[in-house]
Amino acid sequence: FCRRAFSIEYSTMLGTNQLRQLSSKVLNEDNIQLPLKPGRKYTVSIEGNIGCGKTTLLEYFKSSKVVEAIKEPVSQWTNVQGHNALQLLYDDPSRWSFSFNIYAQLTRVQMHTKPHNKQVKMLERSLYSTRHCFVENDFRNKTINGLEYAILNEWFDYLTEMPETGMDLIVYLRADPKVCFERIRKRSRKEEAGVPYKLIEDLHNLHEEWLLKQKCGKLPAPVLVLDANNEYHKMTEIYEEKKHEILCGV
Ligand code: D5M
Repeated sequence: FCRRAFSIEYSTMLGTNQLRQLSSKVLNEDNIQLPLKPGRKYTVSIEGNIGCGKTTLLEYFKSSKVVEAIKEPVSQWTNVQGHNALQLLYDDPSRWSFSFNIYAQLTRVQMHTKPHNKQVKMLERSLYSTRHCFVENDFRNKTINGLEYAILNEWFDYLTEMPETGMDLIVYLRADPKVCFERIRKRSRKEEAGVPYKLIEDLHNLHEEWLLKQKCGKLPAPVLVLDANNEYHKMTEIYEEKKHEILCGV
């Protein structure tokens, strides 16, 4: 029952209790023990490395009448009242990582709290990945200092106490860093022209620490791991096959 719904790798990573909790929460293939309540809204965060295919997943679900898909606000990051924060970040990370992340945090809260009428809110990343992957990476690589790290973390702790920033499910699009790097190269976003492979490898390891090894403490929601190494057509087949799990059973 569980194995049919989750990747084998996933079912071996988590304990029985966690799986039980997950299966009753997410699965509805057999229409058993559905926790769904009419009118209850769900928040699903799509997480994963740069270039893992998050946008493709959101594009796939955005036409569904039950889904409000909220994309990562890259266009806001490239134009903050005329400033391209993403370009500045890549040009000089030590100078701009703090500014970028404090702004990213604001735009994340805007995503989490955006009003909508659909039953499932699907977010492209969350406050949590900003903290556990990007901010953590900046601190480890010394592009933010101890004070900047402390400020970002205090904001994170404060913001994630708000019920509006809660989540019901995390979908982890898990891809090999080499695959992500190649996709970034192919999509050739101008700001990402100089992205080093090490950044993609480091971010991959941080996602693994956070979502699989659970080194960042209690996870905010159950995690559904999908193998995101496949090409576009295969990925869309997987999304169709797993849509009930991805949409919390809605
Ligand atoms: O692309 C998102 C882009 O933004 C990618 O170049 C990474 C960069 N970036 C830097 N810091 C952050 C934070 N804090 N959050 C998210 N993205 C960040 P994508 O393809 O959506 O991963």
